[in-house]
Amino acid sequence: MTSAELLPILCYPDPRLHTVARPVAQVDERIQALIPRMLATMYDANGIGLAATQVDVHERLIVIDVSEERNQPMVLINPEIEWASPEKRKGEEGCLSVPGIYDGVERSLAVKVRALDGEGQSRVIEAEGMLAVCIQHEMDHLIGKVFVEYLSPLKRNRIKSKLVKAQREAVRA
Ligand code: K1U
Ligand code: ZN
Repeated sequence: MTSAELLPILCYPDPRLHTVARPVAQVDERIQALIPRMLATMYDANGIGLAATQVDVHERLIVIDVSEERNQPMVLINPEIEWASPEKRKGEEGCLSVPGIYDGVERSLAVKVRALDGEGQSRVIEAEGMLAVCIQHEMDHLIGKVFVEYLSPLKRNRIKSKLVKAQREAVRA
């Protein structure tokens, strides 16, 4: 079996992370070829989710696997939140596009989401816990929002400077 080719992940503060994704017009061969590459990229980076925005594809597609065994991939195409619980909780988040940074973000405890799966079938997902948090985080990417935008301008600017410096040093090395 040949493994899918990995995709480069955009790193904050890359302006392309703020692009608003368009809906996937059709779950065709192009989209079905992208899904295994996004999953392979997510698993390789030890992530629990990845939005197409993060790999510079500006269409409404996300992949998620919050299972311990890393064997329950989920594909959400054109996801829409049908309901979000008014009860919220602040939890620690990370992001593959903001390496090494973790901070608290308040999210709804539970969500109900409608999306197409990888076969183009409509599904409704009722999520709570880490899955609910991850869905909200990934859906933010699709509207060009990175989790650091929930933090204070002071924290965000510190993170921006740190990552710009790290990226400059990586180019020089
Ligand atoms: O969008 C992404 O970059 C993926 C992101 C998803 C996510 C993690 C934690 C809370 C909300 C959303 C990651 O997978 S970051 C990777 C990571 O370090 C992590 C993995 C599991 C739990 C916590 C962090
Ligand atoms: Zn992220």
